[in-house]
Amino acid sequence: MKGYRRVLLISDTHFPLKESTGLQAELGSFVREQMKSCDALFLLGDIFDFYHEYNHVIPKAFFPMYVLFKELRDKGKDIHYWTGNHDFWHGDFLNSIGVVVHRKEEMINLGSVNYLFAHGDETGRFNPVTLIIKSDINRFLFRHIHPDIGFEIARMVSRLSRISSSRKQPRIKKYIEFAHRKFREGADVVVIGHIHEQYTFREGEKLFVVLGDWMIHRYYGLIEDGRISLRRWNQSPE
Ligand SMILES: [Mn+2]
Repeated sequence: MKGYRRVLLISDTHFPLKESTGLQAELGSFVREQMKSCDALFLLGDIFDFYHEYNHVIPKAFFPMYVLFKELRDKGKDIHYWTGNHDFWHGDFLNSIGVVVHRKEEMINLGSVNYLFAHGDETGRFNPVTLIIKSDINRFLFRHIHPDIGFEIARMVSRLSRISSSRKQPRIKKYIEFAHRKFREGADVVVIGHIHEQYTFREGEKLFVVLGDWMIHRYYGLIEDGRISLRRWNQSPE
């Protein structure tokens, strides 16, 4: 793993399967500007509200993001993509355009600080719903539905799951417990997305950071020489 000096962090854009071209273009121009001074882009999950890839077919709705990724790679920028609970059905397409896909949490050393990155939906507790949705059987079944029908079902399910999770108060306690476990395993800083709010908890030298989302709040993060800062994008008035 290269020692990145400046990393841009984004999560939870939740680009929908329909009418998200404008939203992707907005993120695209922000990322292109920021990446002039960054050497890596870390995407912490739920970039796509639903994603499923077939052996020969990829979702066309996210074309602007594929172009962005390719462009950044051509400029020598690294892209790390953590799958979330909405966009875990990635095949090898992103890999094939040079994106490093992480299906699990990953410890990365930046500026001699041990960072642990994860989307945040798997905090170690048994979750039967996740287990069923992410199962190989489910994936196998989904592959055999016509994409136009399958994606329509997925769109509805995804919307329902977002409505139900937005009603729930995030139980931050279990995420802090998760961070504690990771501190014990050697992480100095634990960074997750998923919760759609920004939080930071400091415990002595250790730091737990919830990045917050891009979809609603336009939150993002920067790591410069090993130090993380949370920010919010202010769109300048036209
Ligand atoms: Mn999530």
